[in-house]
Amino acid sequence: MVLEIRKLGEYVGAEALGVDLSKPVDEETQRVLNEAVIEHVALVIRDQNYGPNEFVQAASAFGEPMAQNFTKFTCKEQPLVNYVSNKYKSAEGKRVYHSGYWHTDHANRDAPPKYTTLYALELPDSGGGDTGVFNTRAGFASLSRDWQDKLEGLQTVNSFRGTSKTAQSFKVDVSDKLIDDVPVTHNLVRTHSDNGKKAIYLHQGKLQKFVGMGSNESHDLVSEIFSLIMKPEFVYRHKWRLGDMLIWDNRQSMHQAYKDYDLKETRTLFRIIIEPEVP
Ligand SMILES: O=C(O)CCC(=O)C(=O)O
Ligand SMILES: [Fe+2]
Repeated sequence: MVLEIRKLGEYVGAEALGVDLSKPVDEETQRVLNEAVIEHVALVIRDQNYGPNEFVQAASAFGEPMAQNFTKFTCKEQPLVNYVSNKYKSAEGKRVYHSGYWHTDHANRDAPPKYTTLYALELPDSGGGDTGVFNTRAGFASLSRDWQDKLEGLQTVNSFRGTSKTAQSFKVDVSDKLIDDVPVTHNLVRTHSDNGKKAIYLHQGKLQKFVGMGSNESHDLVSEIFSLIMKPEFVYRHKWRLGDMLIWDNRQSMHQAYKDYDLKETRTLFRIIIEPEVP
Protein backbone atom coordinates (compact mmCIF):
# COMPACT_ATOMS: atom_id res chain seq x y z
CA MET A 1 0.00 0.00 0.00
CA VAL A 2 1.30 3.43 -0.90
CA LEU A 3 -0.06 6.44 0.96
CA GLU A 4 -1.51 9.05 -1.35
CA ILE A 5 -3.04 12.41 -0.41
CA ARG A 6 -5.50 13.96 -2.89
CA LYS A 7 -6.96 17.43 -2.57
CA LEU A 8 -10.77 17.60 -2.60
CA GLY A 9 -11.19 21.37 -2.74
CA GLU A 10 -9.21 24.52 -3.41
CA TYR A 11 -9.32 25.78 0.19
CA VAL A 12 -10.41 22.81 2.27
CA GLY A 13 -10.57 19.02 2.21
CA ALA A 14 -8.29 16.16 1.16
CA GLU A 15 -8.45 12.38 1.17
CA ALA A 16 -5.84 9.82 2.15
CA LEU A 17 -5.71 6.51 0.31
CA GLY A 18 -3.57 3.41 0.74
CA VAL A 19 -3.20 3.48 4.51
CA ASP A 20 -4.59 1.27 7.29
CA LEU A 21 -4.63 3.11 10.61
CA SER A 22 -6.05 0.24 12.63
CA LYS A 23 -2.43 -0.70 13.37
CA PRO A 24 0.51 1.56 14.29
CA VAL A 25 2.10 3.31 11.27
CA ASP A 26 5.69 4.53 10.81
CA GLU A 27 6.80 8.07 11.65
CA GLU A 28 6.92 9.22 8.04
CA THR A 29 3.32 8.13 7.41
CA GLN A 30 2.27 9.88 10.60
CA ARG A 31 4.08 13.08 9.55
CA VAL A 32 2.42 13.11 6.10
CA LEU A 33 -1.05 12.59 7.61
CA ASN A 34 -0.58 15.28 10.26
CA GLU A 35 0.69 17.78 7.70
CA ALA A 36 -2.26 16.98 5.45
CA VAL A 37 -4.89 17.68 8.11
CA ILE A 38 -3.15 20.93 9.10
CA GLU A 39 -2.86 22.13 5.51
CA HIS A 40 -6.27 21.00 4.24
CA VAL A 41 -8.13 21.40 7.59
CA ALA A 42 -10.32 18.34 6.89
CA LEU A 43 -8.93 14.92 5.92
CA VAL A 44 -10.83 11.77 4.94
CA ILE A 45 -8.99 8.50 5.44
CA ARG A 46 -10.71 6.03 3.14
CA ASP A 47 -11.43 2.32 3.40
CA GLN A 48 -10.87 1.79 7.12
CA ASN A 49 -12.33 -1.02 9.21
CA TYR A 50 -12.55 -0.23 12.90
CA GLY A 51 -14.05 -1.42 16.11
CA PRO A 52 -13.77 1.05 19.00
CA ASN A 53 -10.21 0.01 19.94
CA GLU A 54 -8.94 0.20 16.36
CA PHE A 55 -10.49 3.67 16.09
CA VAL A 56 -8.56 4.79 19.19
CA GLN A 57 -5.40 3.36 17.61
CA ALA A 58 -6.13 5.32 14.40
CA ALA A 59 -6.86 8.58 16.24
CA SER A 60 -3.57 8.20 18.16
CA ALA A 61 -1.67 8.92 14.93
CA PHE A 62 -2.75 12.56 15.45
CA GLY A 63 -2.25 12.96 19.21
CA GLU A 64 -3.65 11.72 22.47
CA PRO A 65 -7.36 10.86 22.58
CA MET A 66 -9.13 12.62 25.46
CA ALA A 67 -12.34 12.15 27.48
CA GLN A 68 -15.42 13.91 26.04
CA ASN A 69 -17.87 16.29 27.75
CA PHE A 70 -20.78 13.86 28.14
CA THR A 71 -20.53 10.34 29.51
CA LYS A 72 -24.08 9.50 28.39
CA PHE A 73 -22.83 8.89 24.84
CA THR A 74 -19.74 6.90 25.78
CA CYS A 75 -19.06 3.52 24.20
CA LYS A 76 -19.11 0.94 27.00
CA GLU A 77 -16.19 -1.12 25.68
CA GLN A 78 -13.95 1.87 25.04
CA PRO A 79 -14.61 5.06 27.06
CA LEU A 80 -12.46 7.27 24.79
CA VAL A 81 -15.04 6.69 22.04
CA ASN A 82 -18.44 8.39 22.08
CA TYR A 83 -21.42 7.79 19.83
CA VAL A 84 -22.88 10.55 17.67
CA SER A 85 -26.36 9.35 16.82
CA ASN A 86 -29.88 10.52 16.08
CA LYS A 87 -30.98 7.61 18.29
CA TYR A 88 -30.32 10.00 21.22
CA LYS A 89 -33.63 11.79 21.58
CA SER A 90 -34.59 15.28 22.76
CA ALA A 91 -36.20 15.96 26.16
CA GLU A 92 -39.59 15.57 24.37
CA GLY A 93 -38.62 12.06 23.29
CA LYS A 94 -38.20 12.99 19.62
CA ARG A 95 -35.37 12.30 17.24
CA VAL A 96 -33.58 15.55 16.41
CA TYR A 97 -30.71 16.78 14.27
CA HIS A 98 -27.71 17.18 16.58
CA SER A 99 -24.94 19.73 15.97
CA GLY A 100 -26.67 21.32 12.99
CA TYR A 101 -24.92 24.67 13.31
CA TRP A 102 -21.32 25.83 12.81
CA HIS A 103 -19.06 25.33 15.80
CA THR A 104 -15.67 24.16 16.98
CA ASP A 105 -15.58 21.42 19.64
CA HIS A 106 -15.46 21.71 23.44
CA ALA A 107 -14.76 25.46 23.46
CA ASN A 108 -15.98 25.43 27.07
CA ARG A 109 -12.68 23.87 28.11
CA ASP A 110 -9.42 25.67 28.91
CA ALA A 111 -7.59 23.14 26.75
CA PRO A 112 -9.96 22.06 23.95
CA PRO A 113 -9.06 19.27 21.51
CA LYS A 114 -6.88 20.06 18.50
CA TYR A 115 -8.78 17.52 16.40
CA THR A 116 -12.08 15.67 16.26
CA THR A 117 -12.53 12.50 14.27
CA LEU A 118 -15.64 10.56 13.21
CA TYR A 119 -16.10 7.08 11.76
CA ALA A 120 -19.44 6.11 10.23
CA LEU A 121 -21.20 3.01 11.55
CA GLU A 122 -24.69 3.45 10.08
CA LEU A 123 -25.77 5.97 7.45
CA PRO A 124 -29.30 7.05 6.41
CA ASP A 125 -30.57 4.56 3.76
CA SER A 126 -31.87 7.28 1.45
CA GLY A 127 -28.67 9.30 1.59
CA GLY A 128 -27.61 12.53 3.30
CA GLY A 129 -26.26 12.92 6.81
CA ASP A 130 -23.32 14.92 5.46
CA THR A 131 -20.77 16.70 7.66
CA GLY A 132 -19.44 20.15 6.71
CA VAL A 133 -16.04 21.58 7.61
CA PHE A 134 -15.51 25.31 7.12
CA ASN A 135 -11.95 26.67 6.88
CA THR A 136 -11.97 29.69 9.21
CA ARG A 137 -8.32 30.42 8.45
CA ALA A 138 -9.41 31.22 4.90
CA GLY A 139 -12.45 33.02 6.32
CA PHE A 140 -10.28 35.26 8.46
CA ALA A 141 -7.79 35.91 5.63
CA SER A 142 -10.67 37.04 3.38
CA LEU A 143 -11.68 39.87 5.75
CA SER A 144 -10.70 43.51 5.34
CA ARG A 145 -7.89 44.77 7.57
CA ASP A 146 -10.39 46.80 9.61
CA TRP A 147 -12.52 43.75 10.33
CA GLN A 148 -9.46 41.66 11.16
CA ASP A 149 -8.33 44.29 13.68
CA LYS A 150 -11.80 44.50 15.19
CA LEU A 151 -12.11 40.71 15.63
CA GLU A 152 -8.62 40.41 17.07
CA GLY A 153 -9.74 42.57 19.96
CA LEU A 154 -12.61 40.23 20.92
CA GLN A 155 -12.85 37.40 23.44
CA THR A 156 -15.60 34.81 23.70
CA VAL A 157 -17.15 33.57 26.96
CA ASN A 158 -18.11 29.88 26.61
CA SER A 159 -20.13 27.43 28.70
CA PHE A 160 -22.12 24.19 28.21
CA ARG A 161 -25.30 26.14 27.63
CA GLY A 162 -24.71 29.05 25.31
CA THR A 163 -27.25 31.84 24.82
CA SER A 164 -27.96 31.48 21.08
CA LYS A 165 -31.63 31.06 20.18
CA THR A 166 -30.83 29.23 16.94
CA ALA A 167 -27.61 27.31 17.65
CA GLN A 168 -29.35 25.02 20.12
CA SER A 169 -27.77 21.83 21.25
CA PHE A 170 -30.27 19.15 22.17
CA LYS A 171 -27.70 17.56 24.43
CA VAL A 172 -28.40 20.23 27.02
CA ASP A 173 -29.08 17.69 29.73
CA VAL A 174 -25.73 18.42 31.36
CA SER A 175 -26.27 16.21 34.41
CA ASP A 176 -23.63 13.68 33.41
CA LYS A 177 -20.93 16.09 32.34
CA LEU A 178 -17.29 15.36 33.12
CA ILE A 179 -16.14 18.86 34.05
CA ASP A 180 -17.63 21.76 36.01
CA ASP A 181 -19.53 24.38 34.10
CA VAL A 182 -17.18 27.28 34.74
CA PRO A 183 -17.31 29.80 31.86
CA VAL A 184 -14.10 29.83 29.85
CA THR A 185 -12.75 32.78 27.87
CA HIS A 186 -10.93 32.41 24.54
CA ASN A 187 -9.67 34.85 21.92
CA LEU A 188 -11.99 34.96 18.92
CA VAL A 189 -8.95 34.97 16.65
CA ARG A 190 -6.66 32.04 17.35
CA THR A 191 -3.08 31.69 16.15
CA HIS A 192 -2.39 28.13 15.04
CA SER A 193 0.39 26.44 17.00
CA ASP A 194 1.72 24.54 13.96
CA ASN A 195 1.34 26.85 10.96
CA GLY A 196 1.31 30.24 12.75
CA LYS A 197 -1.79 31.37 10.79
CA LYS A 198 -4.75 33.19 12.32
CA ALA A 199 -8.27 31.75 12.22
CA ILE A 200 -11.69 32.49 13.71
CA TYR A 201 -12.27 30.27 16.72
CA LEU A 202 -15.94 30.06 17.71
CA HIS A 203 -18.58 27.65 19.05
CA GLN A 204 -21.97 29.25 18.36
CA GLY A 205 -23.81 26.87 20.68
CA LYS A 206 -21.51 27.45 23.65
CA LEU A 207 -21.12 31.20 23.21
CA GLN A 208 -22.61 33.19 26.07
CA LYS A 209 -21.33 36.54 24.82
CA PHE A 210 -18.24 38.47 23.86
CA VAL A 211 -16.43 40.05 26.82
CA GLY A 212 -17.86 43.54 27.36
CA MET A 213 -21.04 42.94 25.30
CA GLY A 214 -24.55 41.68 25.98
CA SER A 215 -25.62 38.29 24.62
CA ASN A 216 -28.04 39.62 21.97
CA GLU A 217 -25.49 42.09 20.67
CA SER A 218 -22.90 39.29 20.62
CA HIS A 219 -25.06 36.94 18.52
CA ASP A 220 -25.93 39.79 16.13
CA LEU A 221 -22.22 40.34 15.64
CA VAL A 222 -21.72 36.60 15.05
CA SER A 223 -24.34 36.78 12.26
CA GLU A 224 -22.56 39.73 10.72
CA ILE A 225 -19.21 37.92 10.88
CA PHE A 226 -20.76 34.86 9.20
CA SER A 227 -22.22 36.98 6.40
CA LEU A 228 -18.69 38.22 5.68
CA ILE A 229 -16.65 35.02 5.98
CA MET A 230 -19.00 32.24 4.85
CA LYS A 231 -18.16 31.40 1.24
CA PRO A 232 -19.01 28.06 -0.42
CA GLU A 233 -15.41 27.54 -1.50
CA PHE A 234 -14.28 27.57 2.15
CA VAL A 235 -16.55 24.62 3.01
CA TYR A 236 -15.85 20.94 2.46
CA ARG A 237 -19.11 18.98 2.51
CA HIS A 238 -18.35 15.38 3.31
CA LYS A 239 -20.69 12.79 1.81
CA TRP A 240 -20.10 9.77 3.98
CA ARG A 241 -19.18 6.32 2.68
CA LEU A 242 -18.87 3.40 5.08
CA GLY A 243 -15.16 2.97 5.87
CA ASP A 244 -14.46 6.72 5.98
CA MET A 245 -12.63 8.27 8.91
CA LEU A 246 -13.04 12.05 8.82
CA ILE A 247 -10.74 14.23 10.92
CA TRP A 248 -10.73 18.03 11.17
CA ASP A 249 -8.54 20.64 12.85
CA ASN A 250 -10.65 22.44 15.48
CA ARG A 251 -8.07 25.23 15.76
CA GLN A 252 -8.82 26.61 12.29
CA SER A 253 -12.32 25.46 11.39
CA MET A 254 -15.95 25.13 12.31
CA HIS A 255 -18.08 22.12 11.41
CA GLN A 256 -21.73 21.11 11.37
CA ALA A 257 -23.97 18.13 10.68
CA TYR A 258 -26.36 18.84 7.77
CA LYS A 259 -30.07 18.41 8.41
CA ASP A 260 -30.39 16.80 5.00
CA TYR A 261 -31.84 13.35 5.69
CA ASP A 262 -34.98 11.63 6.93
CA LEU A 263 -34.84 11.48 10.74
CA LYS A 264 -36.67 8.13 10.68
CA GLU A 265 -33.48 6.69 9.23
CA THR A 266 -30.66 6.04 11.67
CA ARG A 267 -27.32 7.80 11.51
CA THR A 268 -24.63 6.68 13.95
CA LEU A 269 -20.92 7.42 14.07
CA PHE A 270 -18.03 6.88 16.46
CA ARG A 271 -16.34 10.03 17.68
CA ILE A 272 -12.99 10.75 19.33
CA ILE A 273 -11.53 14.11 20.35
CA ILE A 274 -7.73 14.41 20.24
CA GLU A 275 -4.94 16.26 22.07
CA PRO A 276 -5.81 19.05 24.48
CA GLU A 277 -4.19 22.42 23.75
CA VAL A 278 -4.61 25.79 25.45
CA PRO A 279 -5.40 28.17 22.56
O1 LIG B 1 -22.66 14.59 13.23
C1 LIG B 1 -21.79 15.25 12.63
O2 LIG B 1 -21.64 15.16 11.42
C2 LIG B 1 -20.92 16.21 13.39
C3 LIG B 1 -21.13 16.11 14.85
C4 LIG B 1 -20.24 17.03 15.64
O3 LIG B 1 -20.42 18.21 15.69
C5 LIG B 1 -19.10 16.45 16.34
O4 LIG B 1 -18.91 15.23 16.33
O5 LIG B 1 -18.35 17.22 16.97
FE1 LIG C 1 -18.93 19.18 16.90
